[in-house]
Amino acid sequence: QSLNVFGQEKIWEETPAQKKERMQWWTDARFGMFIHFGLYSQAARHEWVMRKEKMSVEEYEKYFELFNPDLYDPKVWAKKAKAAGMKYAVITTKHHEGFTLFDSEYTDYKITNTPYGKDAIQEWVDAFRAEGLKVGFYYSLLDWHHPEYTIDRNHPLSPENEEDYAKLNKGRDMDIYREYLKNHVREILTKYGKIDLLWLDYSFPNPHGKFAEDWDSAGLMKMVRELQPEIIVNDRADLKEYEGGWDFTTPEQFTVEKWLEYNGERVAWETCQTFSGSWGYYRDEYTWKNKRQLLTLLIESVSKGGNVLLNVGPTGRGAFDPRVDKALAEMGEWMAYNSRAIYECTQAPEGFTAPPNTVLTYNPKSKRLYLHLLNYPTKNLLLKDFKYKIKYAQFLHDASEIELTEPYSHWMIEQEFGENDINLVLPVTKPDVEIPV
Ligand code: JFZ
Repeated sequence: QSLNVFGQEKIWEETPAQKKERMQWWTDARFGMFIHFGLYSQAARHEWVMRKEKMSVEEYEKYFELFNPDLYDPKVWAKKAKAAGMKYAVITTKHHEGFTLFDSEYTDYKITNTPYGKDAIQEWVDAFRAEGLKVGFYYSLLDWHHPEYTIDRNHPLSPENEEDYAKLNKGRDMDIYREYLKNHVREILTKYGKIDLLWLDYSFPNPHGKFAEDWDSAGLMKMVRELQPEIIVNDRADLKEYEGGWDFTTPEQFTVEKWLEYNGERVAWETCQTFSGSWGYYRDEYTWKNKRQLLTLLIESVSKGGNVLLNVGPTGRGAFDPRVDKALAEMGEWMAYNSRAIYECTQAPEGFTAPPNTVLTYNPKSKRLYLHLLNYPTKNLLLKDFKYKIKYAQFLHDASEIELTEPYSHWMIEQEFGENDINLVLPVTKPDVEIPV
């Protein structure tokens, strides 16, 4: 077994430069689409409905028997993702419910056995590739359908009483499930050509105290890397300690405070976010985020070196909800003018402090610094300590020059300015462009 300098097991041999190169498309992309689509899309009340309502496999069967997304056309989805400015997409090949959107040798609980009758994944990969988007697969380690899967505290059948786990799990053999999931991952990584990203979900402390061993995460990841050497993987298989066990971390449903670090080094990260709260289609959920919140999340994330994976839960007929269409179109309008401040961008170099109500992003290749005005200022905006670090200023939306002057001070009580402070003179009336500008 090969160990690295921290005494950690190595899953993958790679230099930091090789890793950077492998991940370059992803760090440049910054914005992707998450898609949660499955039997739960028909219940239309959360992708955890089986667990939330403690449905048995038999009760849940009705969704399997009815599944027929006749409006499913991933070409339309891919066009919408692209128009929104997204550069990659990740789809649930299997969520916790255990149902597969791909044809599989290892289960009957698959899309080809529903009224729909076809493999949805091949079409999806082709459609997204055709739009020039990178493709990723989400695969759930948890499985609420498989009879050998160990019942844990997040299972639809999990008992109130801790002692009852043993009783319920009698006869369930996790070794069999472990092989099953490995076979599934092998299938999705061999049948559909090159896959750019794998999003495994997820590990948590089980009552019986095992996590990574349940899935043989290390063995699984070795296989993944062998099958798809260029693939980028997330961090939810409990391989934090392993070198090569993960490529990026996945803070969920919140804006991170600063660039995330591990072992004292900055790590790649991607925050995943929903439009309305749940991941699967939820008809009666009315907690939708607005355009401003979503754009701010994207800008804030890029300004701290991160990506955003924004989730769509298509309906049971396989179409996007009109509220999703609207939000995607709004983001696309903004991206059409401002994506240069997103793609290839990252945190601003040391020494740049964002003025109040602004966020900075920076493109290290073009050496452009982008100042996002979350609130439009009243003509003058003081840039502290920018003077010799910038040569020229312009609006992004129309490339018009913005005047730079010495800072203004009050005539009576003089303000002290640093020698390197400079003032940006903006038009008083906010240009008629999308906000944030
Ligand atoms: C998981 C899923 O359970 C959920 O349905 C959805 O697919 C989401 C993207 O991922 O939810 C999680 C997983 C991990 C944590 C929280 C929610 N976590 O580590 O805090």
